[in-house]
Amino acid sequence: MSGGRGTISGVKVTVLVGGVGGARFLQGVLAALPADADVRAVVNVGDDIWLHGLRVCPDLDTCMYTLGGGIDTAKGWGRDDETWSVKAELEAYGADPTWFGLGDRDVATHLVRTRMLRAGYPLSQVTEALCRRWAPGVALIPASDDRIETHVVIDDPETGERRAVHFQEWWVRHHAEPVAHGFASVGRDQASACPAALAAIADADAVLLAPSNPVVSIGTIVDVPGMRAALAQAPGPVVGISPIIDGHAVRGMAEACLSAVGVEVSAEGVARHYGARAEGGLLDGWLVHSGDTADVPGVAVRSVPLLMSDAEATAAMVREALDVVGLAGV
Ligand code: FO1
Repeated sequence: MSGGRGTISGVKVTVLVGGVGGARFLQGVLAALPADADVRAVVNVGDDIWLHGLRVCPDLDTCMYTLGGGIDTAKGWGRDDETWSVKAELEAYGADPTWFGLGDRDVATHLVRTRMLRAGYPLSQVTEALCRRWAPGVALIPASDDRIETHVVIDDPETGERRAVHFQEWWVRHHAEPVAHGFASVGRDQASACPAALAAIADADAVLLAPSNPVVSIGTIVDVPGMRAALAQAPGPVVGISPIIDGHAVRGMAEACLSAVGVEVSAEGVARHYGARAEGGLLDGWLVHSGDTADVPGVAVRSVPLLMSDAEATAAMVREALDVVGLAGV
């Protein structure tokens, strides 16, 4: 990578992302960088679930469909122009769970993925194969090739008994209404970070933490064994973008998740939760929304508009994120 404004060619940027917000952020990263930039995304796999014998990977699919032009833009997940015959037939059989919407076109993705997984291909190679169709323009890399699932400890709405349910049951079936008393990352201790994800961090000119859920997306990624060490040793700076604006999450369930783990729901609270890299944490830089502040010793903080209203608005925040750590003019 050569220095100077506008002269860097082949800049390498690695982004840690979750689902809907992460996919939109990646669109901005592509819009902000030159066409010859090498953009890789390390994607959360904690939302993944086995359903009706199929492996469903919501965050990988949301990124793949969004960047590949096949997403349902209104929902932010699943395929556009979708039909629901398979879902209706499953319900007719009383085949549980019926609360998770599997569209007919989406099922084809899960059939191809499940067939390749059963043939022994790691999830990273399966994702590469699926992306040959979608050409997302970003290398989508699962945080781990191993099965790691986020489960949520709640008081069952029917029985009141305290139990752990899969994240999707909490989020989709119960609409994240039951108080989350905690989270468990099932399988994490036996898992390892995907080698391609570690490589993407090790040779990046910059690593960005997308404004995804700090607990069940970014948190789940960095807690994969090996990931924190890779980020600590990364040669490039690590810059995060706050998912909390004026004390609120822009989308999803970040507020409920932060409260569940005792983190203040603010741009500063999340930055302190991530920690300064100089103090053993994650961050060298942190973007907060205009009007917000964050005082985190050892972290360069900048206040800019953070609403991802379109790819250009997101590109502007990506350029600010790179600039705050001295990578202007990429
Ligand atoms: N979210 C819902 O709220 N309801 C659904 O029925 C649903 C189905 C679904 C199917 C495939 C997929 O990739 C995502 C799906 N999602 C659904 C979204 C999913 O729960 C979220 O994208 C993430 O897991 C949270 O970021």
